[in-house]
Amino acid sequence: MTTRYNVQASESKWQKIWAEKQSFKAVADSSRPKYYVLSMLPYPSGRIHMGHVRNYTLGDVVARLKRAQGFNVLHPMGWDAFGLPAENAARDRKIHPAAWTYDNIKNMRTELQRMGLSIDWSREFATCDVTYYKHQQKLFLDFLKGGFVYRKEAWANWDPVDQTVLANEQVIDGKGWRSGAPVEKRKLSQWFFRITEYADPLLNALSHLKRWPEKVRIMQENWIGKSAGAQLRFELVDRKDSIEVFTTRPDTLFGASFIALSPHHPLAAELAQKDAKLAAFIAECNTAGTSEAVIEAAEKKGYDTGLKTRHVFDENWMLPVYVANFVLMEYGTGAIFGCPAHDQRDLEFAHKYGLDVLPVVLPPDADTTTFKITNEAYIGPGKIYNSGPLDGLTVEEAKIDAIAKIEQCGAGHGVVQYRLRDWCISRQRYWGCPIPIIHCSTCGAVPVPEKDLPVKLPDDVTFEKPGNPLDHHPTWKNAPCPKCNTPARRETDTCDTFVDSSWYFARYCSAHVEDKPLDAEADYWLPVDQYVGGVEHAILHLLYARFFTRAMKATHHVKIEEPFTSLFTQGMIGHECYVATNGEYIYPADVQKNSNGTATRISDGTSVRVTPSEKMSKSKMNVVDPDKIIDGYGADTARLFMLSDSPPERDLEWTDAGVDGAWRYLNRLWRMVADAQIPAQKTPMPPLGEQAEKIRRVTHKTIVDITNAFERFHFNGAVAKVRELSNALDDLDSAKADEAWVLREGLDVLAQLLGPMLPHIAEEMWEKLGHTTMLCDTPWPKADLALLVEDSVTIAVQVNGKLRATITLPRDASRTDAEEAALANENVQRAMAGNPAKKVIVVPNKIVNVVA
Ligand code: ANZ
Ligand code: ZN
Repeated sequence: MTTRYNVQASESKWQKIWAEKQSFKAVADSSRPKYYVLSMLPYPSGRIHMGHVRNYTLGDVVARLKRAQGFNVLHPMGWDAFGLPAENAARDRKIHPAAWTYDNIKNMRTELQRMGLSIDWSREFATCDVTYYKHQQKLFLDFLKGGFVYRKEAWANWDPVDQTVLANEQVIDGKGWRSGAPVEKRKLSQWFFRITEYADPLLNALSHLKRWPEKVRIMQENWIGKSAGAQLRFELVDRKDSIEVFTTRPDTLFGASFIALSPHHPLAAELAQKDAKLAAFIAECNTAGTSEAVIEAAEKKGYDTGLKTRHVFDENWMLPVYVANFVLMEYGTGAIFGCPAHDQRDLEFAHKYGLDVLPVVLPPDADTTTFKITNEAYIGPGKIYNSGPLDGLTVEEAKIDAIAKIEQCGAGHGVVQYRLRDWCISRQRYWGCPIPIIHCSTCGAVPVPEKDLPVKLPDDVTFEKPGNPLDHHPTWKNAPCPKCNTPARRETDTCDTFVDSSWYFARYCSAHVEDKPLDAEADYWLPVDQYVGGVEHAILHLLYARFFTRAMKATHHVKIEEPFTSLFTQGMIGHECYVATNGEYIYPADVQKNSNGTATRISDGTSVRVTPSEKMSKSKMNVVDPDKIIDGYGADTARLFMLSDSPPERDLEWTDAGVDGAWRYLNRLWRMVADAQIPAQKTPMPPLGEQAEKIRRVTHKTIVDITNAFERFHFNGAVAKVRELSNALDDLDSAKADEAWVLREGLDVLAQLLGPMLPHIAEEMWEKLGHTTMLCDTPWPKADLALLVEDSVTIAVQVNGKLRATITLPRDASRTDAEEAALANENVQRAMAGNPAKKVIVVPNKIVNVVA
């Protein structure tokens, strides 16, 4: 009888050995190829959750694989540690944000270390460490010098009761989260990063990011939102002035029925001085949220100013001028012409205020006499009509024509417009990186001299009063002006936490350098070869990091432009939820599943409704705590379940049965090695019988399959293959010398293939198999390709019906592989005579037909 696998003892033993031997310490070495694997850094909320476990397991598999494959691997970890929750904890629990944050980090570090990650912990930092943010202040100053930073007035959420600026998260349904008072908008001077300068490069480079998910590239493209259009002036009738509008649809100009100004448009402000009703309307608009989403969802409302403009193409055609809540000042020119027939917002607006709806684009199959717009604007393609000189053109042709006409009559010109706005990094909060600026009444905003960095956050702050504690602090603000030395005031805004996470990946490379943010080591490690994280960061974080990298290049901190060569975004983790008879969610621990598929509440025997899997969240009580799983079954079990259950890009449903299955497999692996009757060391191969030969082939084929699966993130496929190998090895009879030899080889390979996924038990197996070296230092196994030949087939390739070549492929090669191999063949290419393949028909394992 063998002893049971003591998972706790084994896992902590190996974690201790890895730490003592510094097995994962990364040292730059230009003679070796590098590989930088990074999982997105966690926010130190207090405990790790299953999402972290999945994210870090995926990154760890890649890191361990690449290490075994001979790369010099960097795999670091840190903490995205600034932000609002720490301030809230400080206020609610009277604990300093730093204490709360570092406590949480300590907890979570222990939890992560229990996962057995191959992290170089010597490079760890938290973004709230002064030793990190002082370098960020230096970057800010360099960006300022380089013209990437500027200051301007911008709208902020203002809580009139608490007298403070609110973050977007603190505005709930248009009200301050504490005071409940309707939030107003206020203009404040704030700091901006000029990301729009890079709108085009950021957009164009997306097409080179071949190893990013398509959906992420599309989201970034939409966010940058490049659109071609026109900027044109409508002359006012009653005064010598005009209104400039931006449109992406100059083709619809003949369908215009009104002009609308943003409530923040200068002309609206001017008119409001003499028009109390307009002033009241603008004030009402200011109570709604500032975000685009809020504006989009709100009811369309307007105010008729009484002004009229002339249509650009017809001076006798008058259009009324409204102020409308859906026009943003920050986009285009802050004014639009409305074409209700072809824009949904304009249509709703026109219906409300009784304005004309004149269609000017006729859908392909429609008829001019019967086509009508009722409740839905038509935004599709078609032919222009009701539009004089543009009649008969397609939408695209009419756009070009209309712009030419606008330019001819001097009313405007064609323009390219981006949706992307400059990035406002000012936050009126304490727990962030102070912006290193001093405001002087004579010299203006003066950068803090580099020798005076870091500008440290004061420790003695209170959170009793609403608002920014840096502002309330009795002395911190006071500093002499660096230029004229008269008393001046420090900037009390801190950086948006997205700034902290825009360059952390670079800092890991130079984590030990004190006198500058980055050094030559960053040039060695960067870019990140494989980035792994949640798709929720697909837009802002990744775009900001891409911008930051370009700005760091321009200011000579790095040599690269794109920070992340390959990106993998993992799916979410869900779990079923349990609903009691009173409709409330209850904890899984209070639920008993019955064999007939129903469920019962243990505490009172009432019935329980089981819902399909939903994203784990506290409110639904369907959260499984990783710590508990690791306590009970060990980290390898959690890792195995994460990897085996579904493809990693998909959502995964956490189930007890799945965990049990993983746990049982671990124990089986243990028994396989503990009970194995095999030669102690690698002895020369004896002549192999049929069975031994067959299974040796499985072993070597598994090496190839798993290597391929890993490279493609097909981890669930890799787990399936590894299980097949274990099954095959079970069929060997170790009483026979040849089969015992193959078993020994197979078990060695099995341990090696498991290494990236289940690092603890794999080390344990490796040791039990008699090796005196560490598995994590052992090179990746090499398949003997000669053994795989059996597994290949020779197939015919025809070009235009004539046999031109035969090629040898692995049995069951994919259609794409077969097609590729056929088209690469010399004889086939000669037969195609330079013509492209019009069609390729693959009959797997038999024939490839090329039509050229
Ligand atoms: C007339 C028109 C006719 C428009 C039509 C659309 C359809 P994208 O594509 O996102 O760039 N627009 C321009 N500036 C705006 C602002 N500051 N606030 C709100 N809306 C604004 O959007 C461009 C279109 O959004 C522009 O084209 C303009 O309406 C509107 F059948 O002009 B359009
Ligand atoms: Zn001064």
